[in-house]
Amino acid sequence: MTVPSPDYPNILVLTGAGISAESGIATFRGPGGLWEGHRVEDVCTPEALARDPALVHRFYDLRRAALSTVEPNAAHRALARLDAEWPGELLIVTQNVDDLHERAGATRLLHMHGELKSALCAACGARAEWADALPPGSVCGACGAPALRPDIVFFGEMPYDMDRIEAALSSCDLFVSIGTSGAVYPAAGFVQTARHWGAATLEINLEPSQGSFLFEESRMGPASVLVPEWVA
Ligand code: BJW
Repeated sequence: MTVPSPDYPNILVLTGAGISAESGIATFRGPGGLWEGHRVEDVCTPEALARDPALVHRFYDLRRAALSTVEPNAAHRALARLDAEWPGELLIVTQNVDDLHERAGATRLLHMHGELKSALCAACGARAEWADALPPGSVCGACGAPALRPDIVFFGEMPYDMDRIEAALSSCDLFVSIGTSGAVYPAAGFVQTARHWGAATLEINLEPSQGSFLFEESRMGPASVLVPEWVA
């Protein structure tokens, strides 16, 4: 059984939109996953930002504003408890751009697809906290270029912290994937990398994901129930 145990001192947890669904944040590919009729694959690209910056900024402005209306759920809190109490190695890699893991108290955390509350200078790559008053294309503080954009990893861009993630995948004893459809790479391939290096693998998801067959064990159901059960 792939429970947190001394048999698995080094744990890597990957989370996706499903862990925040019960907090009221819509997933990307389920019902309600379209935004004003757009597929995420059409809106979240550098080309879409260049073509229609107002559309892309409105998408992220609305989602950023919505953060103040949602709270971490029992799944975020269970992972934060694991983070606080686990004596071994632990890394939580989230694909989510919300801040619910950290608001629940998690600290051993990487946001591989960026953060809604962060701004990125498209000219020099500097990152800073997003100030709500900033209009699209505002001057970037570090280099002065008129190029501020949401600090979000768009399709075709390199996710953050891949070196650290690859290192963690190669050394973990247990890889746990929670609430992700397995539709987006490189995260969808992490289970194969972890298995290659000998890790046990567990998936927790509402329904079978695209990569379910790759996991040693799959538990199907709501994250708010199954994650606290797993951490218990
Ligand atoms: C619950 C639940 C509950 C619901 N409890 N569960 C062709 C083949 C292969 C790859 C490619 C290809 N063409 C292009 C690519 C690469 C591309 C890609 O993967 N495209 C696919 C569409 C095919 N990837 C990229 O471009 C990435 N960069 C890249 O590859 O760089 C090159 C590289 C090379 C080598 C190494 C490393 C890099 C960048 C991807 C950027 C993704 N960005 C987004 C948007 C930004 C964030 C935002 O705006 O919010 O990130 S897309 C969107 O999808 C978002 C998510 O993080 C990501 C994953 O979605 P997620 O989290 O899985 O959500 P859903 O909705 O898909 O699934 C939710 C699941 O939860 C479902 O299964 C539900 O059942 C479940 N669920 N309620 C438990 N209560």
